[in-house]
Amino acid sequence: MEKYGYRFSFGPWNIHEGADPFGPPVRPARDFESKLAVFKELGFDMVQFHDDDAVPGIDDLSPEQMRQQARAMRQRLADQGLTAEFVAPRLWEHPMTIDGAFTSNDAKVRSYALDRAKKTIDIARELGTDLVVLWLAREGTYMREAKNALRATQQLLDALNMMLTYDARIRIAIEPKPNEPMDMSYIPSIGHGIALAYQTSHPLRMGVLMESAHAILAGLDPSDEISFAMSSGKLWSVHLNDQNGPKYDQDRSFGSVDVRRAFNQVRVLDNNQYWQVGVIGLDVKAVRTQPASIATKHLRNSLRTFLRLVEISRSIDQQKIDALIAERDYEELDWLILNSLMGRNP
Ligand code: 3MF
Ligand code: MG
Repeated sequence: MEKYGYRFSFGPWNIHEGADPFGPPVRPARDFESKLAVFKELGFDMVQFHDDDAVPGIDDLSPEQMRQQARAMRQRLADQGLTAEFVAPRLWEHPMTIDGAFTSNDAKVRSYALDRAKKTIDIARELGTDLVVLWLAREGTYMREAKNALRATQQLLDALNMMLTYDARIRIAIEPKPNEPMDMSYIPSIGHGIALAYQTSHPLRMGVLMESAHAILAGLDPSDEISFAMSSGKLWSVHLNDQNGPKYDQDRSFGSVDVRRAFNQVRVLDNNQYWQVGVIGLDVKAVRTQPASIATKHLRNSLRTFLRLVEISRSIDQQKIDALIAERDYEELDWLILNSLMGRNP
């Protein structure tokens, strides 16, 4: 399969058991080893990690045990020809972080969150990646009056500065999301993430990860979010997927809801040589109805859709587009794009 210089990643949570808030798992859990096999089988290169995907039981291990397990994981990856793309602290499941981590009203929780972020950095270094991703899952509110948003922004900045000085070699990418699990999040968009990045003590080591579904939930266009981040060299990763309108976070296969919206994400990434900068990360879930033995097709479909859209994007005659732009004939431009996506020349 021609991959045009792109590298692809997904996280072990993308092969999952299908539980939702209204029903239990419908597929048996797969062990990590069998998930690793899927990466190579489907043409993926890199693994996205939560800290405790890489080192289970992280909260109960000594620093030396933790490092040693991370090194063992690096070897397991190498045995399969894989590497780690990033590590993200899972700051949303522990009972301590019910009301947030870095922005909790409780100082003990904030200090737990900082310790956990340091562990994530240590694990990233042992796994051989310099990229730490922060999805700020519970940094927000259900009741606006329950926290102080100005103080919360400062607390997030303090946490970022602490992480950046803890290890001078790591880079941090913020993954914004406007809601879920919290009703209202403090860092809902790429613009918020970048504004925070520039206020840190080391802005050159701060960037963002754009997830398509998160942008759509915020009422924004994912390709414009990508472009905005790329304009300042801050797009360091993506979570491509799709989302059928503003409802619960769906993580549908890339392009499965709106193929033109997917095309435009591919187009800006490809026109701006993203393959030289970052990895094509997916964050997709198989729908709950998918039988266990065939529950990796969402990953296959997303990767293939990306590559098919690269081909379509490169096949469109840019001179034709320029001529239509010069004539301001955007209806004809519409027709050109639609026909390309429908597999025909206009
Ligand atoms: C939630 C997400 C997260 C992040 C992951 C890595 C569980 O909507 O997108 O997936 O992507 O934590 O940053
Ligand atoms: Mg994501």
